[in-house]
Amino acid sequence: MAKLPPAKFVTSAAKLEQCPHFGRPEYAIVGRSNVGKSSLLNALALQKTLAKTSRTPGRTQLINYFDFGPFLLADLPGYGYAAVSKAQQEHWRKELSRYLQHREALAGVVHLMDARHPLTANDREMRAFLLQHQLPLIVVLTKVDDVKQGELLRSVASVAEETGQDPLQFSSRTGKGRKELLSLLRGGAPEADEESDAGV
Ligand SMILES: Nc1nc2c(ncn2[C@@H]2O[C@H](COP(=O)(O)OP(=O)(O)OP(=O)(O)O)[C@@H](O)[C@H]2O)c(=O)[nH]1
Ligand SMILES: [Mg+2]
Repeated sequence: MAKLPPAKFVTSAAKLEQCPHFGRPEYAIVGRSNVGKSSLLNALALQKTLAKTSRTPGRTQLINYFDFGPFLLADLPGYGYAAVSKAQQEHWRKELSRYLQHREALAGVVHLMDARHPLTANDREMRAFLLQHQLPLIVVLTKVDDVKQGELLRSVASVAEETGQDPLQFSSRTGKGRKELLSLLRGGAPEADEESDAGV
């Protein structure tokens, strides 16, 4: 496959109505706070500081758009962060569900779960919502560098059993899973036509 152009930050949106029209497929990165969404995005882009990462969960409070050429990635606020006020949690829950239900450009969702403890109650709630709205899902286990092999195998098996699909194993530290995920994301994009100047 042709080399991707360097990924770029485009804009932030506080709600659905502020999301721009790109005319290209978009994938949302979804997962609980601190699961490694922004780090995964940086690993895909091979750029350390493209998306802000943080040891303090709940920092991404906007839909942040990144242009990867043939597709866009939307880095979303994490769910399940108890230290954010109830009112703020409720606000985000509403905005996120509106975005996920009504965003026409949304080609799919990359659902991240922590390889150490996947399928938390919040993960299951999010998954049920995504399935209910018939969004194509790519299930990813994050931080696989940080888990013992036996534990990883148990996590993979439990996710496979519950979802009927093998999760993609990813580490933003080692780059494991990067090529596989990129090719899934690119595979979902339509072929560029002759007049396209998307740069791919
Ligand atoms: N060991 C290991 N740590 C990781 C990996 N990915 C992310 N982390 C660490 O996990 C923490 C959270 O990473 P982020 O990428 O900011 O997580 P996030 O899901 O974007 O968090 P919010 O935006 O707050 O929801 C940081 O301290 C990262 O360094 C990984 O693949 N391996
Ligand atoms: Mg983040």
